Amino acid sequence: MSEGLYSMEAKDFDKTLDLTKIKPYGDTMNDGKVQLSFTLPVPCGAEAVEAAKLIMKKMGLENPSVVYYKELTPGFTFFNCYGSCSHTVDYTTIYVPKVESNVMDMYETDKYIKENIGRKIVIVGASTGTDAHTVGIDAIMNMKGYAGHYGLERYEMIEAYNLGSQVPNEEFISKGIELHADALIVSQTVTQKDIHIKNLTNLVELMEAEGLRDKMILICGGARITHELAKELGYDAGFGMNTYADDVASFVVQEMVKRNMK
Ligand code: B12
Repeated sequence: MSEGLYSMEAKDFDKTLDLTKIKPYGDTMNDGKVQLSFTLPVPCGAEAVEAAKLIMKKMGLENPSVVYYKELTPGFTFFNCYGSCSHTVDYTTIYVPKVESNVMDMYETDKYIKENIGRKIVIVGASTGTDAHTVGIDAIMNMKGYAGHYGLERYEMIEAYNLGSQVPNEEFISKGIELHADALIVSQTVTQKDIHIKNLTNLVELMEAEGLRDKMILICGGARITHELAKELGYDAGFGMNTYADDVASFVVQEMVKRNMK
């Protein structure tokens, strides 16, 4: 397949597509088709199926159809359904703040560090506070990496220290000082009762109190973290789903050069 075909967008081949009024695509443009599954707290049967269709209509789905249903336990029914979404959104007005850096792979980043910084850089990471989830921070830091992208430990020019999970903010900061960290990277997975906001805010406040905030690059990440939220909380960048070590390393090194951190 040619490069041109790969970069082709839907608007290039379907002239009925109006980006100011997009809706889900199933089989043909603008058919609005969506698949959804849910459970209702009612006994399995014809009335349950009818209730599922009525709920879908109230969700704005036309031609609702239940294609599979099953009793989960007495009094609860699970459904797989299809319908056509009647709503549209204006794609042309959407603006999402995101990390602006040129994403490089591991080899390019190592070369960039050698040429522009001239020494190994130190990145210290942890899942902090009460958060016990490690898979996210491991995906970014572990030697083997994630989804075909090597983690920070594999980089020749990065000294990466993964402190694991449930690391108190005080301990995280003192480890950062001891290891002469250029960047601290924090993972937050649990967001119940805004625990991530409280914990991330506490980290920034402690760093500010120690006069460290401007001396280190501070990054947070997790499935429910956005760059916008991270900036609001006083971080330099925030990374969400589908992040790889490449994204983080590229941002850190380019930011270090911008700030002349040699
Ligand atoms: C595995 C898992 C666990 C394991 C964790 C094991 C471990 N060693 O990590 C165990 C069983 C211990 C666990 C426990 C709990 N869990 Co849990 N868990 C999950 C699960 C199934 C997968 C998470 C995961 O590993 N994802 C895979 C990784 C690769 O994805 P990721 O974390 O998003 O990371 C990527 C990006 O976000 C980003 N990223 C992440 N961190 C960072 C950091 C930086 C610096 C950067 C740049 C990027 C980055 O890069 C990564 C790669 O792309 C999710 C549900 C789900 N399917 O997501 C629930 C889930 C996260 N858990 C949840 C909950 C509630 C809990 C518990 C509170 C349950 C309980 N009542 O006890 C406890 C928490 C205990 C605690 N103190 O933290 C909820 C969180 C809900 C919320 N919004 O807060 C979820 C969403 C399940 C749910 N739907 O309810 N859990």
